[in-house]
Amino acid sequence: MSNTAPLTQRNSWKSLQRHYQELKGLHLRDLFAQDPQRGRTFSVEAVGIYLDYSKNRITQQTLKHLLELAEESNLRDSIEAMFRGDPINITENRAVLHTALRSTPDACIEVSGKNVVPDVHAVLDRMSDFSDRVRSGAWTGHTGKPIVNVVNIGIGGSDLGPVMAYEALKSYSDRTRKFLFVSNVDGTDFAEAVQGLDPSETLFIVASKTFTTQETMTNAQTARDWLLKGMQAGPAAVAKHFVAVSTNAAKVSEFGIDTANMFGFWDWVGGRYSMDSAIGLSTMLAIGPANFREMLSGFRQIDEHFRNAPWDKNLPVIMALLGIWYNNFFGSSSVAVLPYDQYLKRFPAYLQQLTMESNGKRVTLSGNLVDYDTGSIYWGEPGTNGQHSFYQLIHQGTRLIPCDFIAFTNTLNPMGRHHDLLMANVFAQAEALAFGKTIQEVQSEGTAQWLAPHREFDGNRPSNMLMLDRLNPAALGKLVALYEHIVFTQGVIWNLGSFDQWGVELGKVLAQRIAPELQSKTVGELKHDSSTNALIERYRSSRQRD
Ligand code: G6Q
Repeated sequence: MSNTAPLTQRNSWKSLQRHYQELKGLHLRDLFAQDPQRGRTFSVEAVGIYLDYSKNRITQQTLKHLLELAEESNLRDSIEAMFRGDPINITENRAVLHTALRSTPDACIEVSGKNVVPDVHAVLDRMSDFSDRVRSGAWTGHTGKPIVNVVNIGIGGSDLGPVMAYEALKSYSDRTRKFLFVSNVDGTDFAEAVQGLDPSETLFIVASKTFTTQETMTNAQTARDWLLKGMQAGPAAVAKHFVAVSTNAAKVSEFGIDTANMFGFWDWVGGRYSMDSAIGLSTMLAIGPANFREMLSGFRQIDEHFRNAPWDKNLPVIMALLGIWYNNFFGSSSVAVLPYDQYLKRFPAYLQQLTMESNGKRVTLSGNLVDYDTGSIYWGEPGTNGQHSFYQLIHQGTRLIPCDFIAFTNTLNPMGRHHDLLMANVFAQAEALAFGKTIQEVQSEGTAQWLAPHREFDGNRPSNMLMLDRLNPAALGKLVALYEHIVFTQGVIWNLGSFDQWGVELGKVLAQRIAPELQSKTVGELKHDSSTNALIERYRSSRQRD
């Protein structure tokens, strides 16, 4: 897989460097003037997603070099290695098989000689059965009341996907039930989530792959205490109010949850790639098993497209390559993801983990320091709100920030002219970014000479436009899978281990060391740096621990 030349030595890379010098001065205005069909030339439609990438600073030549880069990086082999279940997560010696989570029952995907697909479908069936029972009221709490509140306790990959999916698919959710998400170890998160809830009608899902995560275990323990105290019940009540989603049966049962109420997944599912595993139990409870399976079908359609479509028609590949073009040649350090759909308000936050935890790495798979930039900073807010805040910098600031706009032809809440206005805004933003407004245009409107530079838009600011029909479960699955495979493709080209996250470890270890230093009645000589020591001492003395 990695028997390619180092990235900056590849022929396509060198061609791109030369090509960048020729192209960097070109304006999108000129590119559009040269090809009246450009909007069509640089657009592609597949599996219900229309991608217009014509407002990017590229020519056919750019695309040719970028596609050569994909070829020279052995992308095809790497994709097959992932789908086949090779242990491509080399630092943890694991397969990376989130794609198996949405496979059809007749597929055969082997890990260490065992077909994992029947297990995937067995868990899905158990989740469906459980969801049906909760949703129908057949599953009751300890005192016989149906469940009306579902609280997912998890963090990182065990939270961001579920909360994003719940928000995204709220329109499909059971409105008779409340869905809440607790992640932060800050007690406020828990306290506010359970405010006003009746414990006898509340179900907690403890979602943790490892079942050892400090935040989740602390919140789960607090939830257990809150439930038993609130119901004035003994530990027997736990069984009807707690279920677990985990790979660690021993820890689940140690916590007091009956493993009959545990939904499993596997070490070949990375946390940030797990929203379509049992980690999505809260999603299924909210939208029902049929809708959940629709979502999986959306994921699967993109998987198949990614695996089979030629590179120049391949949505994730094209978007990944454009990302590399800006990141590595224009020196852009961030990508703004701007969904024009209020339901996708948590999508940028979800993507932050997916992209930045995966490709925020500075050594290659072989452990060598990279001599090029890797993972971009992803951020964003739903339109049109962002327009009234940070878009100023995107339009007129000094940095080049490529944007991904996401829009839907149909709204789930048709009301007067809202949707037309929303769409008018998303099209207008992409147009304004690309073409701007020249100083001559500004002056011709009678603007004073001194004011004109402030009102000029230089344009030439790139964007992608993703258009789908409507935000339904399948569309959400498609969007998530699209970005999963963008991340994968970029990781392959940058030669990174996209599926580990060692960078989160050090802080965790230090926090474990500091916690007792904050809590104990007496503490010996602190052995941190002078800054950390002083902060700890200040906290201790203000909490009267000394
Ligand atoms: C994601 C990471 C990380 C993980 C959380 C929660 O890819 O691995 O965000 O999901 O640390 O871990 P647990 O599910 O084990 O509690």
